[in-house]
This record gives sequence, structure tokens and C-alpha cells, in this order.
Amino acid sequence: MEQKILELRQRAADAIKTAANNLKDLDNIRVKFLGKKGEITSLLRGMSQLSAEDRPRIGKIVNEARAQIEMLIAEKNESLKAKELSDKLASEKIDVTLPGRQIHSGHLHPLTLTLNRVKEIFLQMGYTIEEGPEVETDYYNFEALNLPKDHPARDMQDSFYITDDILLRTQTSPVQARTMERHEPNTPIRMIAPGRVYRRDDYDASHSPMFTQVEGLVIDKGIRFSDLKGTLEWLLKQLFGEKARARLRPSFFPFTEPSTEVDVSCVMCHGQGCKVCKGTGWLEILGAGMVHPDVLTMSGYDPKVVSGFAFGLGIERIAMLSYGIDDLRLFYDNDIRFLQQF
Ligand code: 2U9
Repeated sequence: MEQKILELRQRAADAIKTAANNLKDLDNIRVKFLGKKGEITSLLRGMSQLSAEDRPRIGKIVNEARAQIEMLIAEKNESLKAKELSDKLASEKIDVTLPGRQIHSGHLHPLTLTLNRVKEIFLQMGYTIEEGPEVETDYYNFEALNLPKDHPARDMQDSFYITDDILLRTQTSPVQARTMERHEPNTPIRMIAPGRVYRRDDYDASHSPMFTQVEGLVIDKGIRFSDLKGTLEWLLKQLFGEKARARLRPSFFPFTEPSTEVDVSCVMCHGQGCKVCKGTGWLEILGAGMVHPDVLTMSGYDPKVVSGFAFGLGIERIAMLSYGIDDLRLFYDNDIRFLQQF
């Protein structure tokens, strides 16, 4: 009996040492020797057949063998676990010296950046930002702005009509007319209307059938031409720097009287004359004027009580001058090599 127990203990020790290469194998060995139906357990069960004098002695040897096997299994368990961990660490090793992957984050479009800049300048002067529909009625787009029936802009050849009476707005001015209508007559307005406008135009370096405008309108008692001039000079200095100067030339728009075209001293050569300003030292940048009395009247304001000024500018032109871009199409073609530069 003693011999049998020693032999069993030796077999268990050998199995644990050599056959158990992972935790699962080790557990199988544990079950084989120590489990409910294992060899040690069946030895203990057979004890009842021993004589009363042999039983304590043999029982002691069996228990010692079991304790030894349990200890060997526990030790092997520890070393297998340590090995599994170090294998895992080795296989999941990270090379911290590799260069990192560059994360490309998006950013705002140059036209959005320019529009935001213009909005910011007017917000600082206490203007509100008003919006309106891009699909407009003939009334708000032309009639309310004093554009006569035979005006070239009203021609099918020049505007995108949806029906005889509905078209894509050709300027953001209908937003001003709608804003005036919403106000109590003769109450002050100080607003800009930014947004997309549509005209039947070619698509080349300086034309596009869609572009972005900002128009402004100020109405109050006693608003004068000098208020308009001061406002636009301030805008141009904010946009192009302290050195920028404004030059006003007489012009005509149906919705303003008197009307003016506004030039800024060339942002490239500061008035010396270069390719950008075609040697003149000036760049045409804005249209403006005092709101026509008939336009005030049509939207419910009384030209005998209040007066106002209005202006309009193209965001594409401002962006081209700010960033030194010479082709309008770059804004719309979505070439990532262009867009990445802003
Ligand atoms: C109302 C009254 C007056 C808006 C104005 C201009 C002059 C103008 C152009 C500049 C370049 C459009 O983007 S552009 O092609 N705009 O010259 N716009 S005054 O005057 C208004 C508008 C609404 C009720």
C-alpha cells in the first residue's frame, strides 16, 4: 500500500512538472489526482478495507501525499500564470519610439472665416444679423426695392426663375424689406443680412452663378450720409488694417439716392499702383447710398420722419483680397490642397 501511494505521488509530481504546459492542462491533472473521482480520493475511499491498526498510518501517508500534490499544483499554477502574463506583455509590446499618427482636424472654409469676420465687426457696432429665404417672390426681390419692371436684373436671362413670380434671390435686400415690414413703422433698424444670392452668370475666374453677400441697413431719425461714410471707413480699416483708406464715387442704384461706389486703397500696394489694382491704387469693394424715400414708404416707414443708409458687399471679393486669391472658382471646387491652407 505504501509503495502504491509513493508511486502515485511520483506520477503526479512528474505530470505536474512535465505535462502541464498551461493552466488548463494543470487543472486536468488536478482533477485526475485530487478530483471527486480522482486517484487520491479513491485511495481514501479504499481505507475502510484496511485493518484498524494500518488505517491511521496509511491515512497519514495518503494525506501527506495529497498535501504535497496540492502544493506542487499551487506552485506550478503560480509559475504558469507568471509565464502567461509575460508572454502576453511580450506579444502586445508597443514601440513607444514610433512616430505618432497625425490627426487631421477639419476647419472652417475661407468664405465662412471671412463672413464671420464681417459679422463680428458689425456685431461690435450693435447691428443685428437677419436672415431670409433664398427662394423669393418678385415683390420682395424687385418691387419693394424700387426696381422697375424693365430693369435688366428682372430679365429671365439674368435671374433664376422658378415660376413667373418666384425666383432665387439676386441680392439679400429682400431680407431688409421683410425686416422693415416686421417692425413698428419708423422704429430704428441697424442690421446686416448675410447669405447666398443667385444670378445667371458664367462660371470663370471672376464670375459665379452663386455668391455670398452681406448687405446692411440703418434707419433712424437723423441718419446722414456722413454716418454711412464713417461706418464704411471703420469697416475697411477693421478688414484691411489701419492704413486702409476709402474713396467714394457717385453711382446709381434704384433702391438708394444718392448712391455711391466705394473703393479701398489697394491692399497689395497701399495705393502705389500694382497688377491687382491695375495701376490705379484703388479697388472697388462696396456699393452704398441713402435709402430711397419710395423704398422706405413701400415697407411702411415715413421718409419725412426717418432716414437711412444701406450698403452691399461681396464676401468672395473680400476673401480674395484678404488672402491674395486670384480665382473665384477655388472657393467652390473643394480642392483639399487649396482648403488646407486656411
Ligand atoms: C433696402 C434698401 C437699400 C443695398 C445696397 C448695394 C448698394 C450694392 C452690391 C455690392 C457688390 C451687391 O455683392 S454685390 O454685387 N450692392 O452695391 N446694395 S446699396 O441697398 C438696399 C437694400 C435694401 C431695403
